[in-house]
Amino acid sequence: GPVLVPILGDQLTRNLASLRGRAKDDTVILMMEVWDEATYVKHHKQKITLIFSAMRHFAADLRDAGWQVDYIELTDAGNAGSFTGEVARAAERHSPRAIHIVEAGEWRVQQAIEEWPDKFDCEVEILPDDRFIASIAEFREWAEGRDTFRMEYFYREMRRKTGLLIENDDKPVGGQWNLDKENRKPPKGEMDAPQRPLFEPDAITRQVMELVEEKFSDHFGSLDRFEWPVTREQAEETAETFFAQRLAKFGDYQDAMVYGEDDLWHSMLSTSINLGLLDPLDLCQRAEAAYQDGKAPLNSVEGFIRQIIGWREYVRGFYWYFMPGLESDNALNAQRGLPEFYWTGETDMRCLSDSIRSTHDNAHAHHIQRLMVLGNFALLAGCNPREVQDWYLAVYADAYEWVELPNVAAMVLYADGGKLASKPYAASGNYINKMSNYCKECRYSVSKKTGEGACPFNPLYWHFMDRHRDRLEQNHRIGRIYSTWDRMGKDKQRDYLDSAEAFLDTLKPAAKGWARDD
Ligand code: FAD
Ligand code: DLZ
Ligand code: SF4
Repeated sequence: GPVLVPILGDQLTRNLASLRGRAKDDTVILMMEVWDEATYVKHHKQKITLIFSAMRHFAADLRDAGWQVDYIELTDAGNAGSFTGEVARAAERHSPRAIHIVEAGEWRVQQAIEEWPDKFDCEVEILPDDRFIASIAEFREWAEGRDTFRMEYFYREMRRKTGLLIENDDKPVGGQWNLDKENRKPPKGEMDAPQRPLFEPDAITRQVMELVEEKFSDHFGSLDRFEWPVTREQAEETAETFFAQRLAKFGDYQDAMVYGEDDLWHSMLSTSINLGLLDPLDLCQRAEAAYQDGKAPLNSVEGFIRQIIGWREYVRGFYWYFMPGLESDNALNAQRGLPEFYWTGETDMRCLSDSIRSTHDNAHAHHIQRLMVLGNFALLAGCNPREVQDWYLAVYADAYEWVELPNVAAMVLYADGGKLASKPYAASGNYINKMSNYCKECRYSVSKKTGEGACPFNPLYWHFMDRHRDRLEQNHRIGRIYSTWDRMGKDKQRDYLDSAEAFLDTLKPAAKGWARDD
């Protein structure tokens, strides 16, 4: 029989290791829409639409190129509902002599795949996913024997490995490895970033939208504005316009937030990169070329490259190094249920409601909203990591556990006890006020520290610092804050703690069933 090549929903490239060099007449490609994957968390409607539509477009593209594709739709009679079940059915149909699959992005799926050699009586070959710049083994080698892991050092290795922004003598272009300090301009006025291309749903997408409204009507999110690229060509167009129109200011405004403006100068490429529609290294090389051609400054280009060959690669390695433990880590013993407003958007905190609105309408929020608004609140309020993780995994169109979990558990919630981040990213309202225009029209006053009408981030910040004093006082990057706290005196401290507790008492935990069927 032929070789069976299952291609998972986030492996949508013809340059996949399992296809490279294969003869078309000796290969059956298998793609599967399965219930288990569509519901392991209750993904945002746009996320399911995006993945199914991109899968269907990719299958058509493969067929046009002469490949034989066996495509299983969600509602096909006999759909077994799982990858393993569908591969078993395909093995019956095609009697393959071998199965070649690229390793899965997610632990849960990879565990299932690793049972295939025992389950199926043909050869099963599991290939490394070489769309990443560092292999899982390479990260492991780098990490072994360290007890703290910092993105910075790993990133420098990746710069050397790829040669991106490296001079002949192995030094970084411009003399510094990392221009993070030049990525923090506050927004001025309305900003007016040029619009990215928005794609009207075509017939394939519309059909998927109907399916999603029918089968997943109780999932979070709206399909009213489904504008994501679903093909390589559309993703390419998004990348082109980013390089031509927005990369130049990306660096300055990476951490800025503006009410009602969802993209700003960000690339909006994560969904396409994660699906396989765009190649991360290729994008970085094009950003580097923009710098060399004088079209974008170094702080933008280094910043963009750092997010991709630094953070993106780093969190992926970190995930595989610390799974399965990372999923249940809870170093700060946070036990509060996730507030219901994460799902409904019903809160008077303007920074949160705007970030949740964008999440609901676009299945997207940009990095600093995810980190310093939504994440910071969950950290300060002491929300249970499992529920926070489920929320992020469900609501973002670019969310796969390998990238979501390290960002949420380790970067945002410090649930790993500081392996990834040198300190919790805790901040009071002051930070949000500096980096956004949210506060001016908020019902709360950012300059008011305690009592009625005070920005809740202010007392929550000190409540967090006070309740984790034992652990955080030792931390040389944050420990100094306690002398400020101690200088306040008992009355002021009591004010902060009482205000925080009064606010925490008003939080209504989410009703069951938003993120997982139970
Ligand atoms: P840009 O700002 O244009 O950045 C360029 C690219 O860099 C992104 O497309 C992405 O591929 C990469 N990148 C940037 N930051 C990170 C990061 N911290 N980790 C990994 N890659 C990064 N990104 C996801 O792809 N999926 C997720 O599920 C996800 N969850 C997150 C959860 C939290 C709590 C935080 C703080 C960040 C998360 N991120 C996640 C990272 C980041 O927020 C998104 O990649 C980014 O907002 C996507 O928009 P963009 O393409 O416009 O990014
Ligand atoms: C997220 C997702 C969803 C919603 N549905 C499917 C699907 O039906 N078929 C598929 O192949 N992949 C799907 N995915 C992506 C997978 O859950 C998973 O995230 C990746 O394959 C990485 O392991
Ligand atoms: Fe957010 Fe506080 Fe500013 Fe309101 S005042 S927008 S709650 S930071």
